[in-house]
Amino acid sequence: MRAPGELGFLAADACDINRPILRDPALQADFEEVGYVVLPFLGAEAVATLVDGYDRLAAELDGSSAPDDYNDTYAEFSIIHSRPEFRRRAYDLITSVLEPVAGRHLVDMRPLIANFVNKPPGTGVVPTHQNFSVVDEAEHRSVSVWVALVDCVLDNGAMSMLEGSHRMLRGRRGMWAYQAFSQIDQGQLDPKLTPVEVRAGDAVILDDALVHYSPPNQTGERRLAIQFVMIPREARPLWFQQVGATDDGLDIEVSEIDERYFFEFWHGDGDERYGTHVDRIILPKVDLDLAVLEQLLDPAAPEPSAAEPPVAPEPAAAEPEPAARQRGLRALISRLSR
Ligand SMILES: O=C(O)CCC(=O)C(=O)O
Repeated sequence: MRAPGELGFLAADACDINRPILRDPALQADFEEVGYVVLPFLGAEAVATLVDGYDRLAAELDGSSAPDDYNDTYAEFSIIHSRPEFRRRAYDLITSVLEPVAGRHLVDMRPLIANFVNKPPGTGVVPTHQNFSVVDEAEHRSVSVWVALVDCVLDNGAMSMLEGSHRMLRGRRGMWAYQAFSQIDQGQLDPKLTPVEVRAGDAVILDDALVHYSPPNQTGERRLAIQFVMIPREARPLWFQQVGATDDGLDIEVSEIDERYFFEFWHGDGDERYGTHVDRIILPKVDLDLAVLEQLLDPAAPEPSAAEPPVAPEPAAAEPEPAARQRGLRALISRLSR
């Protein structure tokens, strides 16, 4: 059995987080248990303000992203792919609409990242991942307030959650982090995930340590949503940037940042004017398989017995070869970290 620390995760008993995130105690209890909650959040008028604002910004700036900046196999995240001017104005627009509403549901949280997530028709997979960690997860929870700007069902790319994973897989994560799940066959993981289909205006508020996935949009209409990352007002906002690799693992620079760090954010490097280096750490390179992931999620479960080896599933005919899948993921990682 692999210990969480060996794999770079924080031991669950080292994370002692009692501070409430949600004002409603019943929602807070659900959030702590499964790692997310769903609630009605915006009315039709606010949704229209955000959709129209997105379209107006894109029209004024000649598109949300510069040509060739966005590989349309994947969802378009405006903090990663868009023009700097688009990011700044998107941050102001999203914050002006969402922050007051968030204040009614969340306890003393402040915005750090405001992101439009667009899935054009026929594209937009978001591989299984945990969000960036932007606080010390031993002491704090950051959340993504993800808001649907259209009705979201699995067909157009709704999210699915690995419930409870936020309790066992807390840690330090940057652009590299979803490599941890890239070797796990999505077909094997899917039955363990809970789909979360929502109406336009609903919010899914998730702990950023929660493992989640969203499939491509298979409809003829774009699927537009917002990811609004908020941190406890008292927490120090952090960014974990991989600056190299050693035999022992990944060489990570830790910076204290503010929201302006993400307005000029390229190759995973933010705007240095708004970041102060506070630490340098080595983290193990993590490549989980399903058995290890299951052990991490449920350490009390018996390990598969050597006498009865698990039966390897037949590879699905339509699955890409591992090498091709690897290339696809490497392409994604390199696109995202450019
Ligand atoms: O919008 C999506 O489908 C995925 C977005 C996501 O992973 C997130 O906001 O954390």
